[in-house]
Amino acid sequence: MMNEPLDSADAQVQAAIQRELERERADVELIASENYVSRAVMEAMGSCLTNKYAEGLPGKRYYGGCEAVDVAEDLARERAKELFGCEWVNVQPHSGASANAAVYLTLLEPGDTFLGLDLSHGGHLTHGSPVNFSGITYHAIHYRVRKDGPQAGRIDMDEVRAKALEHRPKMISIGASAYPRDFDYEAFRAIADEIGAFLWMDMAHTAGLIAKGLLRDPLPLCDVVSTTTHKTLRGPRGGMLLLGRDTENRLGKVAAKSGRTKMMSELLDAAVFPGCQGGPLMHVIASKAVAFGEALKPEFETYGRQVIANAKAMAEAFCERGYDLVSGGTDNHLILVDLRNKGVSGKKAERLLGAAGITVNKNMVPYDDRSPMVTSGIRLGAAAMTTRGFNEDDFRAIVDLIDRLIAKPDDDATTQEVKGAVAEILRAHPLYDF
Ligand code: DSN
Repeated sequence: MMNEPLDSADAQVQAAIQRELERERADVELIASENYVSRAVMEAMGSCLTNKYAEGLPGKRYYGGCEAVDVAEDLARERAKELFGCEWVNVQPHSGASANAAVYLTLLEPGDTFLGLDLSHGGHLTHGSPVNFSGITYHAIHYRVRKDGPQAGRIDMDEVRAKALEHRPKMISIGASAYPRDFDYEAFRAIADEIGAFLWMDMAHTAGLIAKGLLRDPLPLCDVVSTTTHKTLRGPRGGMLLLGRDTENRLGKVAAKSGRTKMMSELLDAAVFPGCQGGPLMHVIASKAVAFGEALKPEFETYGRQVIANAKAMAEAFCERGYDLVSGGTDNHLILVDLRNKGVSGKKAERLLGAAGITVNKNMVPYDDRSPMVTSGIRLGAAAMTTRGFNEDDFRAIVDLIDRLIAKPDDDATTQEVKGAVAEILRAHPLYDF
């Protein structure tokens, strides 16, 4: 049993994996939070490091036999620090949500007030949604994007300041899951300083672009930064915490829940383990090291630039066809299409595009009148298909196909035609040759 390959040991699971591989090959993947990892990243994930318990940190473990996994974790830590130009990281969070849980555990007490972006305006569940631990355990206040005017769809910094002054949150969070614009970290920092709040950035969506200097850098101004390691960073599914570049200088030692004072990095380490997690996933950490090594290469900057160019091309093509984009365009890898003027819900569009081999997700748009299960929008990202070699012309062609589907939502012949066109475009962009 120990040496039997998966295809003979468990044909059912192997069939599911094969089916997913075929889906990934056959579909245009536009889910903004997804990407395709390299074979090397996948190999590290599927390695014997999954066998190893390694609670603690490299050199300070609660288990014996950690010499090899220490090497892997140190590589991940050193590469991440080089990538983001910071002095401290923790690569152990199992996910972005786990990383965020450690931020809350470090900076807040249950019941404390914090201010974050509303989920229906582009925020994330862990930024205080009432159904998530962040909204259940802590007192979440939300800011939104502007409804009208030249800044429509962009974060309303006047509201951020007004709510900060009114509610005196202990922490302000920046970051989003469906926000196509960059953030004004200086303005957030000034507001946080005015009320003495911690400033936390969740850069899960844009980490790969930030790493290569293609978007503004939150590290100089935020106290703590969290991220996922997949999405635009193109690593394995996982999370990571980083310390702002000036945090230890600025804050010095802060009061820990134990009553003692500690550096923020010590508090965050303790919040990840033993605060939120047990044993780190060493195979995932090794895989993160591989991905960070890839991201350090100059080619990754070329990739990031192309991601943004592709997202902008997609935005322009939608605008030319009379679609309403939240904020009118994009600075990053994603766009949010408001379908209300096209008479199709997000749910219907997701299904319609899916039937033709174009994968997107329905998404609330700001001031949406439909429920989260229906929505009025779709979110589209460029990270995955850019990995697959798509350029601006490919994205324009895909927008044209999407427009054909939305224009004739109940026409099977159109769906079949578009499906054929998708297959034709993808023939020039094969995925994995193993
Ligand atoms: N669910 C992820 C996304 O799609 O943006 C965020 O965790």
